[in-house]
Amino acid sequence: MAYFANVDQIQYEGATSKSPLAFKYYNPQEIIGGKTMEEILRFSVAYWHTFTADGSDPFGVGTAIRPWNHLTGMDLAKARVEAGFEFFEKINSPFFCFHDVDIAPEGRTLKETNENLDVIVNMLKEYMKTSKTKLLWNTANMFTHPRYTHGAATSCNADVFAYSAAKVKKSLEVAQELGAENYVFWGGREGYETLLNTDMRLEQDNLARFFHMAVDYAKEIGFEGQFLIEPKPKEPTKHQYDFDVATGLAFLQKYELQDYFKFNIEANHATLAGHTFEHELRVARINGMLGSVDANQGDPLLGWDTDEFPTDLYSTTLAMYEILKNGGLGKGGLNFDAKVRRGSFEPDDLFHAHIAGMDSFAIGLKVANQLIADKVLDDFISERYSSYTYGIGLEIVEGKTNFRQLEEYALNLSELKNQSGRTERIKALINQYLLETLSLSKKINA
Ligand code: XUL
Ligand code: CO
Repeated sequence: MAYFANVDQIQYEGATSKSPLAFKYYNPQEIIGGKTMEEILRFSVAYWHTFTADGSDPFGVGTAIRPWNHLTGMDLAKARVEAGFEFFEKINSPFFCFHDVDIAPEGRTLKETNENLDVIVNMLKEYMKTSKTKLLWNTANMFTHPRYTHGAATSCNADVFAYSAAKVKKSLEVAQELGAENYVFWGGREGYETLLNTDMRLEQDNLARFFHMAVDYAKEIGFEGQFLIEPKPKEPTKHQYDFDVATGLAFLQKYELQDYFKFNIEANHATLAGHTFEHELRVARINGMLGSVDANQGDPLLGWDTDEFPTDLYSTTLAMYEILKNGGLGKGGLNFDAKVRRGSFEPDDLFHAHIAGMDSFAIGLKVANQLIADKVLDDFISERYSSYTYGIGLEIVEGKTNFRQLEEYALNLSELKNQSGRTERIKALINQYLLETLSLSKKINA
């Protein structure tokens, strides 16, 4: 049975196409800097937003019209798998991602939950034998059920810690079974509401103990996927422990976990932390910790995680700049942790949304690649810091000087001369590259 019968396989038709259900810029086989777009971008569909969510929000019930809405329980779970692989194929997605509870309903006991999971995992495995779509990552949802009200690994209740360990153990087995390229830890409720009732030190020590046990178990079963921490500053808790990349990095280093983890960076989480998307990517990149990306965007007028599909070309350009400078994402990918707006309730909207996101990152990739090839930012930056390539600057970076010598040098300076940072000139140049890339795409197609 076809769940999306009125949608054919989405094709690349180029920038002049008028067809809404076609890629205008994402051309999977097009070579950019020696690799295909498909190899670089490694798109992934988020199971929870696309197949599990119903469009409900804190003020209203679900709005989403989905061809599986009449089903419940395991029948619903199975229908979603069927629909999922039809969708992956039609949108041409090389990857997908899920939480355990997205794919199978929880049972009355942990044992029953695991049995439900096994049925669906077997079904996924069957589909994956003939599908090109692979598992980018999976994770355990340890935030929806009331048992996690005080957190999971950071809960004040040791039984909840144990239960959470059992959940991650099972999820790692699922990851191994399905050949997941990564395993994600997003700290759902790993944070606090108020310090008045919180033992922060114990909670963080326990979180580290939990991660060490996960590392040990992955080794034990031979799971070689990359472990990823997904920082977020707040929501659902007031203060999440994995606040941002810098905080997460300090945590990993303190507890000697830095060799086992990288970061999964989500655009909307970055902006919630008061950073730009590219800031978080940069902090991870320069520390060798950029693992994967949850590709979405927030709304600057709203203070919460709106998880919109990414359509801001300026942002996708600067994100792709960091990713290319990182030498790609390795085992990671661009996972659309993004949901259609509540008012976009028709099944076709799922396709429109992914097309918009994939085209936006394809443009970002092209522009970033050209900016790098032409050394646009590199030249500005090396010129800006050139004082460190000779004389006293070189002595500073080579560690060959000290405060006494620097004072002597400074006393002899007659004048300190700075140069303009040229921010506006650079922004204008980026606009020029963006517009040039877009008009070139149109010309190629005309
Ligand atoms: C929540 C969020 C999660 C993680 C996976 O804000 O981003 O969906 O990506 O648990
Ligand atoms: Co996410």
